[in-house]
Amino acid sequence: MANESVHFFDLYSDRPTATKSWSPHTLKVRAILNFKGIPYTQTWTSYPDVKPLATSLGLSPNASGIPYTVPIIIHKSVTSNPNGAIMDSIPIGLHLDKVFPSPPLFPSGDASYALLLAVDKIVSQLEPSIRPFIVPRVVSHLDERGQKYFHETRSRSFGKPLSEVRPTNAETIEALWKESATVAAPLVKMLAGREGKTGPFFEGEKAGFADLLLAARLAFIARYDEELFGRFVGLGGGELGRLYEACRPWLEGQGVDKEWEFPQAA
Ligand SMILES: N[C@@H](CCC(=O)N[C@@H](CS)C(=O)NCC(=O)O)C(=O)O
Repeated sequence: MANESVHFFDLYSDRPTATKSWSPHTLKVRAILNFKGIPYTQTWTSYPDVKPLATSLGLSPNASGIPYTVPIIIHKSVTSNPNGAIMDSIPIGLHLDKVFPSPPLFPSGDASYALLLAVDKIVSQLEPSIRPFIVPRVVSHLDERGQKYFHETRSRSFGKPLSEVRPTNAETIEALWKESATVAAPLVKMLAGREGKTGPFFEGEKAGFADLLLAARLAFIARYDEELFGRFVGLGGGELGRLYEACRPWLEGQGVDKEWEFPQAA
């Protein structure tokens, strides 16, 4: 069963191949597939099609947040769903690690799992200070139907038109950056490690899920705001930049494109 390809649903963008994948959530799964060298096919989905796709696969809505989301994968090894589908990046990662154990996503077992949860929590705390810079730049790279959906849903979540979300005032920009730098400080410290630590990853020379999760978020920033990315990379002794570079081949690797027929939203 481990020889069977995984099918992976990502979000469409018009970006060049290496950076076409941009979502901080789908990138986690892409990075895992590439890190483990799992053969996979991929379909680029439009935002309004995510829900019909998920329901056509018989997936239950997420317990919290947006009910139906990508990443979604399909693999014969999944028995919890009649179509072999799973949604949500962390459950997907845990499943893939069971079926394709090498190299492991948790090099130190339970300690690496605890590390993942801690890094996930800190990374999610970056959202309020980075989203206003990045989200308004995503929209023009989506397909036409995706643009309309994204504009409507994200304008609603920000409480103003998306075109007015990106801060232009220097004071607001600096205040948001200060918040980002404060949230990111423990990540930089963890990557720097104790005296004598070698290797760009949290656990030194061995990459794991926590590294891929953080690298996916850095890629989301790098794709849409090079200047902001440069500020993150400049924190501490450049630890975030070294992690990102080390993870880049996994973020950029591609599966084989495959069309997927499912009921499309109007
Ligand atoms: N906790 C989920 C979050 C996934 C998520 O938010 N995905 C977004 C794309 S970045 C999505 O599919 N949104 C669908 C929508 O906005 O309708 C995960 O890690 O997989």
